[in-house]
Amino acid sequence: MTVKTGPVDADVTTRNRSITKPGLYSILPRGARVLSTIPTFVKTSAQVMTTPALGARFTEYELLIHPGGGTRAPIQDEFEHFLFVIEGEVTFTLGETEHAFTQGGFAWLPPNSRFALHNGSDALTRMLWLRRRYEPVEGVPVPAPIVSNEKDVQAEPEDTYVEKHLIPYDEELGFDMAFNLLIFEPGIYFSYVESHIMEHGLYMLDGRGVYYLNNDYIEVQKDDYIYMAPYCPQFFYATGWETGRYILYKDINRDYIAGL
Ligand code: UGY
Ligand code: MN
Repeated sequence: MTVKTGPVDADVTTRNRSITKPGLYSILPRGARVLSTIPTFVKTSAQVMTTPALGARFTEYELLIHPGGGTRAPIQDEFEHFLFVIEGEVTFTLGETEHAFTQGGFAWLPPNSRFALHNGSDALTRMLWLRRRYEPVEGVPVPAPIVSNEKDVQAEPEDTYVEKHLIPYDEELGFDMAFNLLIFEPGIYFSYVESHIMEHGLYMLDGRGVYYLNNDYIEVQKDDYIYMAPYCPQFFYATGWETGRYILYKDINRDYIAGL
């Protein structure tokens, strides 16, 4: 008889920490995430964390790219893309140019960019991949692609914590998404409870803390994923001994008239 085991880091706590409250938020710990096969990739599994099935206006996956894996063929479509290396190495090809991505490497791509991913290393590579429909603004140019590493982006004070803006959306109105890295020393917390129209996709990169979400207090830790719907009241308090860091998607710089 073959005994089936769960994900390597699953334990009773992990199995019981998933929460989905449609219209408010969802928590997807790493040990609870189920693997999907995406036909545009080979030797790669996707953990599908947010899609319109949750009411979101974007999709966000964690890609697990095994050695020799990556895109089956270059991808070129009508979406804007954001890619971020959580762990490992990958060759990212944009047009004809190859970039060696290591941990923290990232790219923002406007619609119709042609790109490919290939894991030439002998270890697993874990990446975040977010897609959404770009919202053009008449008279405002569509920004050029960004290819960089978070280590090369300056951290600036923001509220009570510090933040890195991986996409310079405050300098260029053409960007309709933010990807910010928020950094909290233990004990640091927001100065107020936020409630806003913007959605969030949040990935805990390091540390731990307590997330307040619509009157629930939830302990979160490295590798947890949180989706926050518009107007979900939110507040974070960093706990533990390590610096806490999370990478956060947010829609910005546009008028909210869809549905009028
Ligand atoms: O910018 C933000 O909306 C951010 N402070 N929200 C969050 O981290 N939940
Ligand atoms: Mn927020």
